[in-house]
Amino acid sequence: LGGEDRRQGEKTFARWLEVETWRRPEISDMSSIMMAVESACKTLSALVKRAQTDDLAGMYHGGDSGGVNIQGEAQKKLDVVSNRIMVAQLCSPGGLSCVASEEEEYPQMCSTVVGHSAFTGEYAAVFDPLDGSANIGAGLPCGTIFGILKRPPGGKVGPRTVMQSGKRLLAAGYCLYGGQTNLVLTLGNGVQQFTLDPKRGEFVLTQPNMRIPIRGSLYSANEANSHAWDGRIQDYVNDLKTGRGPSGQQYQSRYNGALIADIHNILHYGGIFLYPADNKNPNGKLRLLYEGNPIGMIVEQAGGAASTGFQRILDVPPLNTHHRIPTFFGSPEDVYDLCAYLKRPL
Ligand code: P6P
Repeated sequence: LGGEDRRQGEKTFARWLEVETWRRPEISDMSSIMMAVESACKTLSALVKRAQTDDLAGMYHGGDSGGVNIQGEAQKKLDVVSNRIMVAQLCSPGGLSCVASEEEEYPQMCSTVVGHSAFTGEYAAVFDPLDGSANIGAGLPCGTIFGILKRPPGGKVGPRTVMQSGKRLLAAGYCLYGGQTNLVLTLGNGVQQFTLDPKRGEFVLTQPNMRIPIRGSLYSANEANSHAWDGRIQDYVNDLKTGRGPSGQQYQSRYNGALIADIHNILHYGGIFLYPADNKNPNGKLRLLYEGNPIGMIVEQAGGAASTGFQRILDVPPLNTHHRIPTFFGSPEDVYDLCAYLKRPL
């Protein structure tokens, strides 16, 4: 790394956050929460690596907890442990009043988690502690997705804080546990990527101000469900394959089966991620609070678009904490093309 790059590579997450809060005093009271998020991601990165190397205490392989989460998905012990780590580490600084997890049926009050009423701050966190955990057994990528909200003016702190639309998010991001561990986040002023330096045990700034290409050449979708998609989405994807789409170029298919890995790919190379409604998921599979909104904020802050096909994801008012939506993320030109197909008569 030379010059600016080398200096960037030396800027730890803590140093970057210090400068950012100096520049923007209005975010300073989120600082301790963001440091707790960073710490939780370091813990979970180590946990995933151990589960993949020595499968600590059978936490993954054959490590079913015997439980089923609110989504009806079998929970690995790793899912349960990851969730407990996120809840405990995020509640510890005191700035949060409640946390809502994809793994839990209801939001939890931090004062209950910690057992003291002092832990009732102005903020709330939403997260998916280990998204794509089914990939772990094969050593493939998975990750953590998070978002931070503040109680609405005059509102009470508590579960209602998490039931705000995504445009109210103050911070969002993901941590991708793959070949590298990459923490990609926004505090509402651009997208930054930090990479975990295993020697120093620190996240260092490696991609300041990430921008998604205005149009890409990748599409990412589970085409096993395509027979059940809206016919206009089938037409859109077929045109991407044959080069008959508006761009005239032929797209390549890439699909990891873990949202964060697919989104990270699309952020770097451009293109579109699609999880449409289908016969198994009539409202789409991905959850608005834990996936749609935090990833939607990241993609928009990087210059991209996040749509249900008919509406901006960040404008969708949550109906409940497990509200699912059809989900399209990516380069603005690609998402707009998809939405134009959906304006065609059925
Ligand atoms: P499918 C993982 O379970 C997840 O929630 C997302 O990370 C991912 O994008 C999607 O589901 C994969 O779903 O139906 O293709 O296995």
